[in-house]
Amino acid sequence: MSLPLPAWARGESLTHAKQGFGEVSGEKIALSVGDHHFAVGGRKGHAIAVNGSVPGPLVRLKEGQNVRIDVTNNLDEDTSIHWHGLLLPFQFDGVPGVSFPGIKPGETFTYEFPIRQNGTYWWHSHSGLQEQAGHYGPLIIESAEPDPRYDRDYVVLLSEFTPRHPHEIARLLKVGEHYFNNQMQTATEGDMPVSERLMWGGMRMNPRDISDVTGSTYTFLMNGHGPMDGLEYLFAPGEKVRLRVINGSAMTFFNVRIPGVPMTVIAADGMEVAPVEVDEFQIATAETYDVIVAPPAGSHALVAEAMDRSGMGVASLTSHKGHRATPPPQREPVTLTMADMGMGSMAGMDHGGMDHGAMGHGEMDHSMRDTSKLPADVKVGPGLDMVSPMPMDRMDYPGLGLDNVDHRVLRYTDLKAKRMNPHRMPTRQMEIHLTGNMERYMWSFDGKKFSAVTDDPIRFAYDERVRVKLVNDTMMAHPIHLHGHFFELVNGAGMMNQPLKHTVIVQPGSTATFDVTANEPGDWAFHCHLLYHMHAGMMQTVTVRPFPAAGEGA
Ligand SMILES: [Cu+2]
Repeated sequence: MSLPLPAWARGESLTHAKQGFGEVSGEKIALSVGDHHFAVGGRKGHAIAVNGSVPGPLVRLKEGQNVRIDVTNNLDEDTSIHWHGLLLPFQFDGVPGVSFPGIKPGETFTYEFPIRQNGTYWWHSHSGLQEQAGHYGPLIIESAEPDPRYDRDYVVLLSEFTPRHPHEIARLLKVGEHYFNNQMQTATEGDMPVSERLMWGGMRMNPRDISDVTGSTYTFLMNGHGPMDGLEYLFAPGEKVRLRVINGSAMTFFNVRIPGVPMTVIAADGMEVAPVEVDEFQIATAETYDVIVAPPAGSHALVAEAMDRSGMGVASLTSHKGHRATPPPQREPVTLTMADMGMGSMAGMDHGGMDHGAMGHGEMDHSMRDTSKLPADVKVGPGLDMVSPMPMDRMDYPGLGLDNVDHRVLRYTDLKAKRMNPHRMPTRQMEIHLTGNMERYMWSFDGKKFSAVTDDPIRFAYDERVRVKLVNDTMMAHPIHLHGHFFELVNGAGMMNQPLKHTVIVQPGSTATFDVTANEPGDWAFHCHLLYHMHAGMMQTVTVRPFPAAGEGA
């Protein structure tokens, strides 16, 4: 039996999705999800649009209000919307199979919840690979009090468009993880010493293996616009401008900068931090940063360069309408280092300067497959092709390719919560391994692929405070996202000023640790936010029980 083809695949004409978004607000909001056609940067194809645009509309809310959002599914398949970073009853968190059954074709699902926070967030489908096709949009919650720190307020939503169907990308990644990587070094190229090339070759890995999906199929977008579209952010000289930078991409880490214009970071993942001035920052999929800039008169390029340097999103921050800033040239591709292989403390971690005196490549290869030190609950099997022998905390690492630039780059260790957190010591410690097999494109937590039916959830007691150490046994950076909660990065800021986040990058071969108070009862998704990693199984359910009795609460 063959499944009926969706309308867009039957060749029925689809309306063109609008590039960029309108705005919806108030106590009653209606969103409709439909198949469309989309074109940008010389690439065109099928897209899933919400209210007819890619990205979908900006949902603008106010702290303290209630909201009712009707989501109507006009697709031929199930859909959903997850409100990314919002504190809400878990039944409205929007993850099919975890928090609700999903929205069937032709149906309308009503989300209804109070708005308990403010800041910069976003929303997206949590069904299949729909997010890659355009099913996402920004979500801004204004604070209850007016904010005098800036004169203008803009959203900078970063994403990608591909003319390929997301399921085709998933299939190609399974066939060969290097499919989209055009920047692979061959054994004869580059200035890498022979011993080092042998080592990488021996591990069947490649130091240029930064991103799974690249600019070879992606056009990088800012608010739905390609780099040639001339997107403008206008300002008057002397004004302070708040930029709400959201990484709503499926797979891309971006390095964000405005050459010549310093940026003061005031919030991370929607939560306020003590202001810190930088010239560039890396933002992973699912993270948000709010910055304030005071640009001098003129036109400045706002650049979001893909971490693997296979392309960039570009806009002009300008005081002259119609003037386009010249973006800086794309920088040279970067390569992985010893630290990215979990060789943390072992010798010259500087770029290209690996010291092989201590260990031959055969020996190194062996130690990267030594599973004897893994905790007992990590499943050893084909889903795990590497173990980090000496994983180190790299909270002070600015991100791949940014450790060697001659300007100030944000590090997680720069983030300090603006308001003090209540001081509570964790009563339990957990270690979770991020595991994978790059060749087979298998991704998991603790070697166990997610399946909502059979898996044993991660259990937190209601109001329990837990210290969670994530150990990355792979050579890719994973942005790990917990639904329904904010955790505190253990970044040296001191117990009461650890920054609150909903997503943390765990660098390749490294660890990252957070403290979480499990005060939001229910079932919550916990996963890598790289879409094809989550889809391949790097996901778990976090269960917070029991539900507090009426009147009790956080
Ligand atoms: Cu991942």
